[in-house]
Amino acid sequence: MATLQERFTQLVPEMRKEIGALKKEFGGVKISEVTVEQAYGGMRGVKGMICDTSVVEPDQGLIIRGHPLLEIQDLWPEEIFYLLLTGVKPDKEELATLQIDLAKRSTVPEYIWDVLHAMPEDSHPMVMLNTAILVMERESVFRAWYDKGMKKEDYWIPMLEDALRILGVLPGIAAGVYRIRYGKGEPIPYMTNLDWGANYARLLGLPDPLGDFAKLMRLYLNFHSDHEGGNVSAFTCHTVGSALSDAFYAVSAGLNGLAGPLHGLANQECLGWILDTIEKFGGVPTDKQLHDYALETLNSGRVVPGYGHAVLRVCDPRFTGFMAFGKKYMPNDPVYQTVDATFRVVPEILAKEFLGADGKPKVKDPWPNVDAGSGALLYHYGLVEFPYYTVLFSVSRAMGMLSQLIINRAIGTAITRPKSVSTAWVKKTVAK
Ligand code: CMX
Repeated sequence: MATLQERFTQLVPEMRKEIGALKKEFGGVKISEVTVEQAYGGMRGVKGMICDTSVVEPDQGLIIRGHPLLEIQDLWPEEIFYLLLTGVKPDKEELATLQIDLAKRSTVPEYIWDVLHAMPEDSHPMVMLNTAILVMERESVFRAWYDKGMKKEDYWIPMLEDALRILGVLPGIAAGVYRIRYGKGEPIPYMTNLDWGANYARLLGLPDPLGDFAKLMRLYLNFHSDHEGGNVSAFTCHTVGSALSDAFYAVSAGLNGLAGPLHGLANQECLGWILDTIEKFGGVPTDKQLHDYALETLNSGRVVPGYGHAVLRVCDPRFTGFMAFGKKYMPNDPVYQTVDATFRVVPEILAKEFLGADGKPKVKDPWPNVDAGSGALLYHYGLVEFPYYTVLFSVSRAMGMLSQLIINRAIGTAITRPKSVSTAWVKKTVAK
């Protein structure tokens, strides 16, 4: 049995040795090239950073520490965090110790409630969440140690402490945002003898007589935890953290990126689109109605939310996992059925009918991503305020961002500073 802190302490010298040897022997080996299109195109496909917590294979989807996601879908989220950080699954005792560690850090400071209550009533839940995390920065152990003077090789120690504090307090803050923003009553206190995922479900205050919503929450928190290092939220968190800004700054910054409609906010947009179709057609639409409505959306210049991906080229396994959950727990729910029907119809349209000026499919990946299905499941259990959905995503994604931050401090990753070039430089260079 090793606590997360002990396990990681053992790993640090091994990681440093391995990376040191790699850099020494192969430091000059080229691993990527960049085209003009990539430089203007969001650096898509450029290999320019390291992330050891997970990889996203275009033809397989998310693989966490060597485990394809659907093979570890039964792990609880805190087990996933342990795995992300250390590369091993915790045993029962290790899991229990981590749960106690999180519970010990779960109390939401009173000043957070004051800040959240003082915010304008129409604030987006993501703004409330990110503000709360930022306001808690005054608690950062990393900053306190840094201000006193600390050796570079110790940076990861207070970073891990800050990570545990953020993860411990996050369900309470996130659920509090829900209750305050939507007038659901006072925040509910964390239950120390309950796991992290079930706690979050309980803190939201929705009825869950059979415990199925808690099951969904564990799955949801597992599925959204990480998606390698180059996505907007992880990369932003990485960049901000690389300046030695502490975890409160870095995670809040990453989550501001998650709040964009092309990234995490797509789950709110997605359910909105599904509910619009149900309303428009007075129930679960036929495939023909869906087909026409999807084309109408595309032709009006909007995206079909929940479809397409920057890296994936197959149906996102996270979508597959959510649909399997829906099939088991709510096969007759019209919202779930509409998501299912959309899955039958939209990929074909994106692949064959939505063409660019060159007559080729515009979209590189016509398949559903994680955001296409999750909202329907949440909606089924009464979580109907869909602008809140990205907050759920955030609670989960904090695990990935934080484990990446800790590892980066442990291996001494340098401050991020890629070279930008001007359009004039590109023109001169291509002319040669
Ligand atoms: N509907 C309409 N158009 C789409 C589309 C969709 N679902 N997916 C891609 N496209 C368009 C792009 O906007 C782009 O158009 P332009 O050439 O006019 O700029 C073109 O197809 C090519 O895009 P791509 O290379 O296939 O995809 P990108 O890597 O540029 O973008 C993503 C990826 C996810 C932003 C994009 O597929 C999209 O906007 N999807 C809808 C929003 C969404 O579901 N986001 C959630 C992603 C998962 C997450 O991060 O949470």
